[in-house]
Amino acid sequence: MLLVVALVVVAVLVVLAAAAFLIGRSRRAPGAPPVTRLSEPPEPPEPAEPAEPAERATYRNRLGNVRGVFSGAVSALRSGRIDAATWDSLEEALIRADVGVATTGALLSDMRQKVQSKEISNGDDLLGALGSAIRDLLDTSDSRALRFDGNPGTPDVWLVVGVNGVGKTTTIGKLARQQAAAGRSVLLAAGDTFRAAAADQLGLWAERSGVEIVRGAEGGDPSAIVFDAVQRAAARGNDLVLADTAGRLHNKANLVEELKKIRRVADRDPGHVTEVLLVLDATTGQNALAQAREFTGAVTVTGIVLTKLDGTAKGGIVIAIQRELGLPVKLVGLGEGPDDLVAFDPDEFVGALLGID
Ligand SMILES: Nc1nc2c(ncn2[C@@H]2O[C@H](COP(=O)(O)OP(=O)(O)OP(=O)(O)O)[C@@H](O)[C@H]2O)c(=O)[nH]1
Ligand SMILES: [Mg+2]
Repeated sequence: MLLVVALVVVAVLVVLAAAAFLIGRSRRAPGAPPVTRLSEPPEPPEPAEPAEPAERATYRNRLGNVRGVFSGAVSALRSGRIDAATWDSLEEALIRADVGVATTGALLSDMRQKVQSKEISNGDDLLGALGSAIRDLLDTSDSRALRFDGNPGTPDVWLVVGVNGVGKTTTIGKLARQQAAAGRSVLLAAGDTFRAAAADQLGLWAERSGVEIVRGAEGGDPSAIVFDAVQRAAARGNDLVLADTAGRLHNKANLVEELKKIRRVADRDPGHVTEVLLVLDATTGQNALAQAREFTGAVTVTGIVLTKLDGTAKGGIVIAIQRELGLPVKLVGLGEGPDDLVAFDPDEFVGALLGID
């Protein structure tokens, strides 16, 4: 009997010990870091990375995506090779970059002819000739400068138009900062009354740039806001009114009519519309062209702002836009920051695209 009791006690003790062992293990999940005890000294903090100075936007440092599309063809040419594979990879790169099928065909047949006639005999020269040909396509007799008459008492008005989300408000914010820095007295008109947040977004840019803004109620008449802004600018001696507009869908006839009305009202004395800038998003490639055709049918556009060139492999759309619309690309967006809007420079663009000077 005693033996049985002793065996039961031993068995109970064994079960308890096993249970305690298992509970101890389950408190720490596999792979979990060891529990830090209070007595252990705290981990020293990671040394902070030194803050990177903000990098100035240049074509070279912001066009990495589209340059990547050309890198295979460019390195084949740099190695001196001109064979069937080189032509194929050049064609593929131009098409992928959204230069357009017809323009790609014309560019390459011109290059092939130069190679056949021995005018070009090595890859480096072919790269240089391609660069010059693209530069020629980007040539325009129209000025890329933003027109500013600056007549006292008659403020210049720059209207900014385009479909949703292309970067109109951001472009106005960047422009406001640049124009103010150039010594012009700028007034913003929050002509996008479609969304309440639109005027707030423009208000933030106004604050950042130290310029004033005229805004109205959500759903209000955008023409009235632009009219009000022009009157105030004339009365207060502002030189330039930058007018935002709602991202209108180009197939909505009433919105196009509204845009025409804004244009008319902005041009009424003392206002003077000197730029109607159509903002296009480079990431949309050939779609941007379709949008542009609709807008140019509705209002006289004076220049294109091509945004988001930093975030796309379709940067070749610049070439198609300029050729097919016959409108100068005046500004390009190379990022979201306040200084990331630059004058379009074909030499810099082609140089960055093909990695040539
Ligand atoms: N990477 C990059 N982003 C940009 C550029 N320009 C604008 N954006 C971004 O694009 C988004 C849309 O910009 P918005 O200025 O609000 O566009 P919008 O045309 O006013 O849009 P709606 O008012 O909705 O019609 C924002 O996140 C911007 O920061 C650019 O050049 N590069
Ligand atoms: Mg907007």
